Amino acid sequence: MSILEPHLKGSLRPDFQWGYATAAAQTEGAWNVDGKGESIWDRLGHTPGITKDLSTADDATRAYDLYKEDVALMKSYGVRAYRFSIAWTRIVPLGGKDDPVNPKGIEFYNNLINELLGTGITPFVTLFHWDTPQTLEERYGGMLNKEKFTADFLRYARVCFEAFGDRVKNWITFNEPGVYSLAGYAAGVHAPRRSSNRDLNPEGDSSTEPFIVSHTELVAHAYCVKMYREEFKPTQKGIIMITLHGNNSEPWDAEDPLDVEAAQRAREFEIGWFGDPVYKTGDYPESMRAQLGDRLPRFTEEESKLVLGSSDFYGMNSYTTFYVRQKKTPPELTDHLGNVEKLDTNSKGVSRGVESDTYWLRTCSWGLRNLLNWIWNRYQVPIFMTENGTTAKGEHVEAPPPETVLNDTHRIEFFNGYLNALASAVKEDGVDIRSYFAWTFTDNWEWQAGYTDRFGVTWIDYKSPERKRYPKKSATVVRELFEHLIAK
Ligand code: GBH
Repeated sequence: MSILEPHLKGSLRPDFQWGYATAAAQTEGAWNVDGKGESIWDRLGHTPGITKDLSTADDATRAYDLYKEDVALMKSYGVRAYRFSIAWTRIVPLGGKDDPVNPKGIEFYNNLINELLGTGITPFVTLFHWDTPQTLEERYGGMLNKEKFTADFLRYARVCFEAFGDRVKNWITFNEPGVYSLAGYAAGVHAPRRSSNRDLNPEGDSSTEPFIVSHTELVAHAYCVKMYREEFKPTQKGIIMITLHGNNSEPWDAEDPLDVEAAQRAREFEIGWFGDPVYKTGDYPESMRAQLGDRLPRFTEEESKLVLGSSDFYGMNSYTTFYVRQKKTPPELTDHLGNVEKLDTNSKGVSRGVESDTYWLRTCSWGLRNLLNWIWNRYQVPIFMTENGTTAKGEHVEAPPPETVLNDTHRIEFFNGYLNALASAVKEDGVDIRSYFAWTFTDNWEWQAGYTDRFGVTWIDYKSPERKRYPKKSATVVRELFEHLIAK
């Protein structure tokens, strides 16, 4: 059941945008259909023994074929907006600036966009949600080569603005640059699977590459926004931003100044890494420079000027909270967290929240409110929440799923807590929040975890050829919450 707090009624602005977020590589399928090129995630999926359930995203949820049904289902969920990503390799199959554009790719997204607009749903479009063209990885190491990558990305972005910008007015350049670089180049578990861990990856350097790659993302983002603002915005009049991932960090021992500092530093390493250059100083946080020295790239003067102010709004993805504790030993070369330990309980034994079906994710709604305040106070930029959601235990059953699965109490409690926390941040703390996209519309391919994590408000029968969709109760609850929280 939805928890409708009387005092929060109408606390969100009348034009608040809400809906669901997805990513191309996790949903579309049709990985090599109609001229699509190979992405680094296609390559990872096809490498034997890598994904948790040995699955590929070759078909995923078949969103490529079923987009009309999906738009209709979303409409029935009452959404106002839909955030999806474009697969670069559908638009430019080989990825490069001089490589041919694929008309079938353009046609697909035109159809999707027109279907959404025809149904009264506003598209929010992400240009890059981790699916780098495999060819660019092979030609020059992908994002390890800032100059080449930026030029290729700009050309791809230009094609998208030209083709879709007459109808798409909300653009996101990069999704979670930090997760792309840390999971792909530090942990080495995401594509392109590089790290210092030789048991896992034949190549890579976790002490340098994540920072190089993130630098490339920031610079490519900034040049992309410059191009949009100069060449497209005057006529198309859209907004453009970057979406940063950030979980919340709280001190393990709130009385210990070292842990209080550690929590602040953890937020700077995770969020300030991108947030400070873009919204605050045009440079990385001092705490990062102090620990990382020359392993952290330096912005040229031109880059710094371009990066600062390069996002119209603060795009925010957040899922959970960790307790963090100052480590007693000096930072290791492969540390990316600010020399802290991440813990599930604090010094008093209090848990960070109820467990989900995903090891890192627990429900902690007060943590979201704290983090919204921290971001708002640090950057003073209106926030578009672009992802938030959870898995729930017990959803791995045979079709048809029983009532107990479709009545997804854990997810319902998560959304009740988080949405009321978000509305409280707006109403009681004065944080300016403009959108909320729940992750995610349907269960999907959770990257290297395959189909083992079900984040959807729609349950999918992966064994049926049509990937039959079953609405979960949470879809109704989210709608009721927004009908209550948004001012008429
Ligand atoms: C989002 O990333 C993605 O944008 C989306 O594609 C994805 O499906 C969704 O979340 C759900 O995972 O070091 O133990 O804390 C969120 C990414 C995943 C980033 C877990 C941090 C590290 C685990 N987060 N990850 S841990």
